[in-house]
Amino acid sequence: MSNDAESTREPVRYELDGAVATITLNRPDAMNALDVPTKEALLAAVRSASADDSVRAVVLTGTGRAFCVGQDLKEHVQKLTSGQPPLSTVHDHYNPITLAIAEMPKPTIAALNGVAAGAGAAFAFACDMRIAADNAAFTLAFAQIGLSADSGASWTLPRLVGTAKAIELMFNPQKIGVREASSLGLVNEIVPADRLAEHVAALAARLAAGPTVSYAALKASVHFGASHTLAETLEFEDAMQTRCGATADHREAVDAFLAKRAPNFSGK
Ligand code: T3D
Repeated sequence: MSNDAESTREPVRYELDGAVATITLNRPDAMNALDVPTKEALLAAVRSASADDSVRAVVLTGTGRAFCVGQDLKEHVQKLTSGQPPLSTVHDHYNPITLAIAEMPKPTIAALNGVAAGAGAAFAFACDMRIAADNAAFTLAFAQIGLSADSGASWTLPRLVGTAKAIELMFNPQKIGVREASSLGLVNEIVPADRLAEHVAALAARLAAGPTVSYAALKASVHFGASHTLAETLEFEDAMQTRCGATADHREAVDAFLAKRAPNFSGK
């Protein structure tokens, strides 16, 4: 593709299919590297999905052979060369994107269509589930370019693989193939590359038809419990249970159970 075509293409696509929003990083010629327009569009897309109550599941994926190779290092070097402060992007972009993904009050799925590096890997770790094509890979690329972790990788990665393994992966930023990633707990499922989109669409549709408030409370409780005492977590669970107990979906589910029929969840 010519530079002209690249410059006219939207760097992030936002598509709705029923109650599923799919956010697609769309710079295939740059392996979906994150330049400023891409980060701004990604933040807007993630915030739209979060705020839209009709969206009940969110898929994050990429076009081409990469999921996302993290910071666009060509842009980064230009900024370093011109004396601009490139590291302000952590505060301006990476942090709010990560929070918006991790705090999404509905299920999030990273559909890993290829390699995920640096902040690209961290965005996948911030999702609730990672479904990987059989040609996907990860690299915690930060040390390779003399940087520290960002986009929540130092929070999410130890929770996925344990502290010692997280440090090992960060100290050795080589590519981890999808089988090793799966054995470490980094991916939930591996599917043939040509079936990834269809498989994730079916999973997302199933989650989008589920009890959305319950899913949001479950993930919030698990994250809360990971960094609080049992007593604090019991209080938090109490609040979440009270919230879920007041939903139409809870009433529908118990009525359906007693009537021996499938529940019809509204997400409310
Ligand atoms: O201030 C701040 O910006 C801080 C924020 C930091 C957040 C971060 O994400 S830091 C981490 C940045 N990412 C990396 O360091 C990853 C660098 N890339 C790689 O290690 C490898 O490319 C991969 C392991 C991801 C893929 O390897 P492979 O062998 O499949 O592909 P390749 O041949 O290395 O790359 C193909 C092309 O993509 C190549 O360009 P070319 O030669 O065809 O013109 C390569 O330069 C380009 N590319 C890959 N990653 C990036 C990139 N271009 C710009 N930015 C990249 N991150």
